[in-house]
Amino acid sequence: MDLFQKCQTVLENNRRGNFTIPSPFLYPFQWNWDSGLIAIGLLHFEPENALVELETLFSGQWENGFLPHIIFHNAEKYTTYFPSADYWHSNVSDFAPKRLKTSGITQPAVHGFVLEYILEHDFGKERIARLYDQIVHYHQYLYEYRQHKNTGLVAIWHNWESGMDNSPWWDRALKSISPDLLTDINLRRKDVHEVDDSAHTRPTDDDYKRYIYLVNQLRACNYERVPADFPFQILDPVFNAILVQSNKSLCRIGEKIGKDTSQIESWIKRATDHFSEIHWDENDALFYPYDILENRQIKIHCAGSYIPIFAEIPDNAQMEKLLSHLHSFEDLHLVPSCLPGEAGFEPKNYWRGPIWVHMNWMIWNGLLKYEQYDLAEEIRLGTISLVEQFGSREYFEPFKNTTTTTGYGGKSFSWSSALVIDMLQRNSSAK
Ligand code: 9WN
Repeated sequence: MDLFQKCQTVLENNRRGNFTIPSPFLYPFQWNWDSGLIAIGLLHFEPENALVELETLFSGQWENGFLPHIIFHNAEKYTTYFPSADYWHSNVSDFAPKRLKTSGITQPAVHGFVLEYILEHDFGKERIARLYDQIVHYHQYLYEYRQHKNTGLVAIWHNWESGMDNSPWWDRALKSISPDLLTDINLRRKDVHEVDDSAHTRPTDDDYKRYIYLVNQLRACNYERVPADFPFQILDPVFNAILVQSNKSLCRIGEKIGKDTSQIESWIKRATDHFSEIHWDENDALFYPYDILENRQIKIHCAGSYIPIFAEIPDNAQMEKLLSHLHSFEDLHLVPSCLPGEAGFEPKNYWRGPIWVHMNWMIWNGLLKYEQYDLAEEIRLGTISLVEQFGSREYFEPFKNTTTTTGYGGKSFSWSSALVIDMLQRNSSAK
């Protein structure tokens, strides 16, 4: 079986009717940004299911436009995930769907740019237009509830909303929460039983206590608005760059299907006008998150520092500096979720060092837009080779030339498979 077929088999096995789970046992429901990115892989062998994947995800959209990070289809049947549907208790909000259980936080807004890929295939205008409206409604929610001071940049209220759960970027904000608030976390956690060597590859119990504390606080606000002193309010350059990129796609789609795109254009303008002022640090020549409560940037060098390339946000001078960083990592597979030497770096631990396929996929695509074909190709081939050697794992150790380098976390992972399929089908010059 070649790599394409192996990855296709992973996706087929992870299919649960009209959606795809990220990985068996560890993540047995539908995840938000996973599904968007999985659709990109599905387009290469069963395009109809790519559209169905997004349609099913949006069946969990709330009436106020909010799009949850987990849709708990068949919640009763699968008990291998904590926090469960009942823990989230989404019906504390009147906006939540009555028939489906969901979480009460969101994830990066990949759906707009995914829909542009879907549009390359010949689906009826009606289905595309319906999804388009749903995506715009989700973005309206983000600007209405999450926008920071009319900057066009939106805040996340939980580290899980970034999708980069235990990134050192969130350490300082999370440290402000005492872990003593929940004592029985080790009895409740399921993830640690689903992966090997969880002590070194998954967040700690103290981390989890803080994650759950934030869930409890958000649930107490009915998952609507947070008080001014809410401990986690961060502008994430990854979340915001992805939103800009999706808005750019929505404008192009809107023109094709006859929609008024003026509101979307104004979102893009506002965000691009303020992006560098909030997220760029000229000294370090990197994009960083911004902690609203502390009124300052979080200066840790992570893969996320490069995701604005995907939305064509850096100007030429910024891009040159970003490229000189990317060219300097000799002993590393590109691009580690956190760079060695940074506070909080751990080579095997989840978002604290390992390589993630979907982050590389976004950086690869961004480099192509800036015509950086050689570096793009290095990232494409390097990513494919990690999956070829170690399988469709959730994440991979970043050091080259060690005998211990391998993959970690979930096995038979959907988005790793889907995006490797996309990388196999396109080289780095033909865009
Ligand atoms: C919480 C499903 C998800 C990804 C995230 C990744 C991980 C969940 C968890 O798995 O997060 O959402 O329980 O650890 O960090 O990016 O969407 O693959």
